[in-house]
Amino acid sequence: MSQPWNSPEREITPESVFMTRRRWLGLGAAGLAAIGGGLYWRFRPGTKEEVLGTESENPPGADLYPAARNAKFEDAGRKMTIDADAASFTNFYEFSSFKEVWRYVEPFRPTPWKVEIAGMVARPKTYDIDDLMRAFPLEERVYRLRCVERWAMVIPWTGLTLAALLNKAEPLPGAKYVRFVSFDRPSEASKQRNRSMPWPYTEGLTLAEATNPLAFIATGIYGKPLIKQHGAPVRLVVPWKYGFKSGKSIVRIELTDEQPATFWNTLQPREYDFEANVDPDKPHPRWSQRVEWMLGTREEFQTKVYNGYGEWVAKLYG
Ligand SMILES: Nc1nc2c(c(=O)[nH]1)N[C@H]1C(S)=C(S)[C@@H](COP(=O)(O)O)O[C@H]1N2
Ligand SMILES: [Mo]
Repeated sequence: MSQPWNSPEREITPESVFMTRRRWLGLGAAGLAAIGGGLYWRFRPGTKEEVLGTESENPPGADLYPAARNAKFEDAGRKMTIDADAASFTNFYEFSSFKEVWRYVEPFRPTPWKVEIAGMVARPKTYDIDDLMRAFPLEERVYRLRCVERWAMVIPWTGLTLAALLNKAEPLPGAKYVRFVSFDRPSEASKQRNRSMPWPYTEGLTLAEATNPLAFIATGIYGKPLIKQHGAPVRLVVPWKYGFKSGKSIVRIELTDEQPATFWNTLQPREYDFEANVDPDKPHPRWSQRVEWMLGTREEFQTKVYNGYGEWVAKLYG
């Protein structure tokens, strides 16, 4: 498993530099001692069971998994990432600005859960997560996902196309964008107690991007319901864009006529733009985007434009 001390993020966690820096402000000697005491706990590697959690929580829709794999997205051209390698190295800033989010998600309660489809649609609807999983046929898709920090993974997601969900809601003619809103529960997600951050996490796509057949709503991972640190019980997966576009634990999907503000663009507009398509020729202001490395194996690959999904999406940007 990738561990924090041997990862390229050892010195900085690029996406979160801004957030991490803030935590140190105003920290006294007592705070520093507490950090020292916390270090062993933080860096002790987790067992596979700790990282993946137990199934005792009996999530809704468990009977629907595993779903049949869609043959068009069977082979991502690289080895699938091992489940515990993906689950032990995640970005979920509501819980931590480090990667071992699995240590901090215990208080999070993804059941019961509702997702609202709202805004500029003829048929707004609030789905109970269990109904959502039964209203649309679930399928499995193996996608590559590339974080703007240069790590990448190959994941079997279970879910439905975002297009199916949006079409059912009947977007109105003036709708141009789709806004995704994550949960806001400071009592369950400790980093949300910092109200100077732009919580809840929000993301957005153009309506044309959102209705592209690649844009996916995931309710499962590795043939089972989503686990907390991957965004239980429902998240977005947009494989041709940097990972931060794929919002986790979504409660509201809203159609709008104006480009919505997003979490990262609000914090660091110079570094995280709205479009955020994977592009090796467009460096991040603080690092090159030419090469990526795989979670678990650390194998390196040249990054491809649109994360290699140009045949599906290049036409959106012609
Ligand atoms: N709500 C929410 N969604 C989020 C994030 C987050 O911090 N909060 N991090 C994003 C980032 S930066 C990445 S790279 C992907 C990572 O997905 P994974 O941790 O399941 O691999 O989730 C994205 N979705
Ligand atoms: Mo990311």
